[in-house]
Amino acid sequence: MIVNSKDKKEEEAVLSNDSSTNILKEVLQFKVVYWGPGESGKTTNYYRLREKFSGVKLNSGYSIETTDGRTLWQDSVRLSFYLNLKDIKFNIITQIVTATGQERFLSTREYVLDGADGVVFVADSDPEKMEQNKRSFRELISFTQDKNIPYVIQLNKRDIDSAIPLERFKKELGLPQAEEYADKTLVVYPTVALEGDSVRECFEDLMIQIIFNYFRG
Ligand SMILES: Nc1nc2c(ncn2[C@@H]2O[C@H](COP(=O)(O)OP(=O)(O)OP(=O)(O)O)[C@@H](O)[C@H]2O)c(=O)[nH]1
Ligand SMILES: [Mg+2]
Repeated sequence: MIVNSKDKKEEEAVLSNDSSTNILKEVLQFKVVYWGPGESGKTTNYYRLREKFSGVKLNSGYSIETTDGRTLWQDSVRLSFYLNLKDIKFNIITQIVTATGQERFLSTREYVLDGADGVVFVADSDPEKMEQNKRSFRELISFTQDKNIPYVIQLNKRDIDSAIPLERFKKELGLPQAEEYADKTLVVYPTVALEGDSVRECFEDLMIQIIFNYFRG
């Protein structure tokens, strides 16, 4: 359904910064929230995305941190992409924010979800963080149920030695054991945000769901 402009590199197949083809018809604006327990890697995801889309960045993005690197309020940046659908070109402007995972900021987190079109849940592979993962996931579901907001689940820090096996993680979160859903999106995206591994794929798969959701109305 998504038609790429020809000669584009595969990694730019869906979201590109190529404005040379077709006539710009519409501007769409979305908001994506990175959600997850404290220090699971949300801000790291955000930094890697900023780097990977540096050519299409609209504003410089801001971030408020405590002195020990925890997110105090939120990180925020706007990215602009183009999507070719049939003969229509859409300019997609996406605001990306990360919610602080700090337990004491529950009300802040709910506010960050306001107006969200999609969520990346960033879980931590450290088995000792499983309870926090579950609590944060439950919190997300309680804030988003009834709202039909698409989300993808990322299991970050796959590089650590003690990383929880994927099957066990899925079981503990009550997710299907299958690798992917019928639409080919993964049930869980294993990532190493520190190295940028799969950070963009995860984001793009969510963006596709957000865009389809939008056109389905
Ligand atoms: N080993 C490893 N460390 C990671 C990875 N991703 C992030 N980290 C580290 O985990 C720590 C926390 O990362 P942040 O991105 O600040 O986590 P956060 O989710 O934004 O944390 P809060 O804002 O406090 O909720 C940092 O020291 C990161 O370098 C990863 O893939 N592997
Ligand atoms: Mg953070």
